[in-house]
Amino acid sequence: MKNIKTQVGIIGAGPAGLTLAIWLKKNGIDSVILERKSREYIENRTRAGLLEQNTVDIFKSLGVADRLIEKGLEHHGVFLSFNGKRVRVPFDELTGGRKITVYGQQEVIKDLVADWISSGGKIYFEAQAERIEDFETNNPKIKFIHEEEEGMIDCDFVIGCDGFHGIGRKTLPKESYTEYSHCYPFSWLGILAHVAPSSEELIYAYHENGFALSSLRSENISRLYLQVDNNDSLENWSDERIWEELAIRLGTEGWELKTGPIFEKSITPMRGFMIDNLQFGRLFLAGDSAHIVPPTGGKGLNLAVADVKHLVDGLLDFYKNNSMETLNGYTETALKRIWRAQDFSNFMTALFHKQEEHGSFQYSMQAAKFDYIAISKAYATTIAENYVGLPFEVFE
Ligand code: RFL
Ligand code: PHB
Repeated sequence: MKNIKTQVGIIGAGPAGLTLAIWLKKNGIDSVILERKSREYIENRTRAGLLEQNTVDIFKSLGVADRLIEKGLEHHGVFLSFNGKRVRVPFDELTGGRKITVYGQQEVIKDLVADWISSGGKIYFEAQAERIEDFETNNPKIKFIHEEEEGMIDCDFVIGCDGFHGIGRKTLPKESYTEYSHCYPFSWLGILAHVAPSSEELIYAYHENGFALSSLRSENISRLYLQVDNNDSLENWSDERIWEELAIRLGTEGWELKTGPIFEKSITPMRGFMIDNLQFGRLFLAGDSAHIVPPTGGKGLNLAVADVKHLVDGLLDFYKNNSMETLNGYTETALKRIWRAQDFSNFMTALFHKQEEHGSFQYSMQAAKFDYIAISKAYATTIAENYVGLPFEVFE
């Protein structure tokens, strides 16, 4: 039996777990990461692409942003489209120069894993955390299986950064939290294609046929999404049909969608989910283990990193001042941003997805909101400041 002693035991090597481990190490706090998948798997999992300014600033301050600075694409605005009418929301003007950066989550993971390993950080891949024990004491433990052998991490704190399906949230006593869940009646079909992006900035589009999003990963890779029904399947979507539908939904006068070979296709359901307590004793949750937002606002990864910032504040207070005060305030501090992100993600989802018939009352409300963006600087600012991410100070 492997018996490992450390200060902070971390479950999950997603953006939350890796960022936490690196940040703690920079402050002299020791941690160990357990990750149930292989390194290759997590470094190639296609997911998010949009990094808020806060997230980029954190990665820069941790010294893990060299490739991000070189390859990330900075965007100073976003296009919003409704039935072919497009408006641009300029971030520079509306948010005092804040911006977003497009950089694939799998690239973030590669950068973080490389930094953690090269600095001597301990990570066990293909190591499944099975149980968290004694978290109501000062000496919690994680029982895990690695290479068919049982192991135990003996630590001061356990942090569940183990995503929606992990054991962190399931270990919290049921009576310690309220669960909120909202299922949307549609999914996203996402593709990656070898073709130059047709627009330099992202386009979120409402169309009678459904939502579409044009994003990108580099100068020659495009990332695009289509709203599909929850019971739809990839077999119904030939490459030709995908490109045809994208061209219809994203189209506007004088603009043409470039097409190319599709090399990845997947369908993801959309949901909002969260619990209102992120701590029990010495067990804490961060990232998707505690909350899921629909991807329309591009917030999931950014929320995970924001949770980590607050946890690091708390753990530093504990190790420097022997105080649990900041850690005990973690839930309250983190929840403010999480609810804000749920609201914004829900707003963007409701505004741009086809819900009821074109021409219905619901549709007319969406159209009225969209028209307002073009005429009201205040309304456009609301969208811009949420989209680029509100600074940490506003929630403190
Ligand atoms: P992750 O990335 O899910 O990592 C959790 C890790 O924990 C491991 N694990 C375990 N390890 C050991 N033992 C166990 N028992 C374990 N159980 C689980 C898992 O293998 C995994 O490696 O969670 P984290 O760190 O909280 O990060 C969250 C983000 O990954 C997620 O919010 C984003 O990907 C969401 N998201 C987006 N976020 C954005 O900020 N901007 C976007 O543009 C954006 N687009 C998206 C998205 C998510 C999408 N999908 C596929 C869900 C687009 C899509 C399509
Ligand atoms: C992406 O590029 O994958 C992406 C961008 C913006 C979103 C969601 C996903 O809102």
